Amino acid sequence: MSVKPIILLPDEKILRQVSKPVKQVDTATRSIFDDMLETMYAAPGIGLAAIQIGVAQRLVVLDLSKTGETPKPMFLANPSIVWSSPEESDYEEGCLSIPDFYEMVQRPKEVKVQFQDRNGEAHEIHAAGLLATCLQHEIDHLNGVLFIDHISRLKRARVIKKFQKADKLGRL
Ligand code: GNR
Ligand code: NI
Repeated sequence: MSVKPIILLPDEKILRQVSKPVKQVDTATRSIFDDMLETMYAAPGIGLAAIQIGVAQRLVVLDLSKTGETPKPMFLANPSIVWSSPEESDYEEGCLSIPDFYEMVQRPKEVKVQFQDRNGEAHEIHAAGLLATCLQHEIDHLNGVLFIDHISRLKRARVIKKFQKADKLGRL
């Protein structure tokens, strides 16, 4: 288990990739899950998609437990949204691939998500609140979508430009 470097903007060549379904959840998959969890905890963050460590497989880890509480890691292979509520909610989002940038994003308030766990067993969860937001944010990553794609074009262009500039100056 090891902490991996997190892929940051402006590296859209990686971050925009559409991740591939995981055919078999096996020991190699569990090893990626473990690296993802360690990387997410080290960041620290509450969710991570495999593409954020450069692995284009449909794998997500989440842990919404508060600091000081018992950790509650979740491991999701091939997660997919099978239902979204018509009602939407606003949440101020951030992303470990876009450090120090936060913006309000409107998304469905509740979702039902099908996935396989780290043993390959199928599950369906009905999520609301922060879990619903986080699941949608991570599933977006698997499709090459970033939360800045849900904000205004002007704000998106500004943040991409800021990260391009920082990268050129060697500050990333
Ligand atoms: O750590 C994270 N916090 C967060 C806060 C609000 C909405 C979404 C997130 S996910 C983010 C980690 C991350 O970038 N996952 O892809
Ligand atoms: Ni993210």
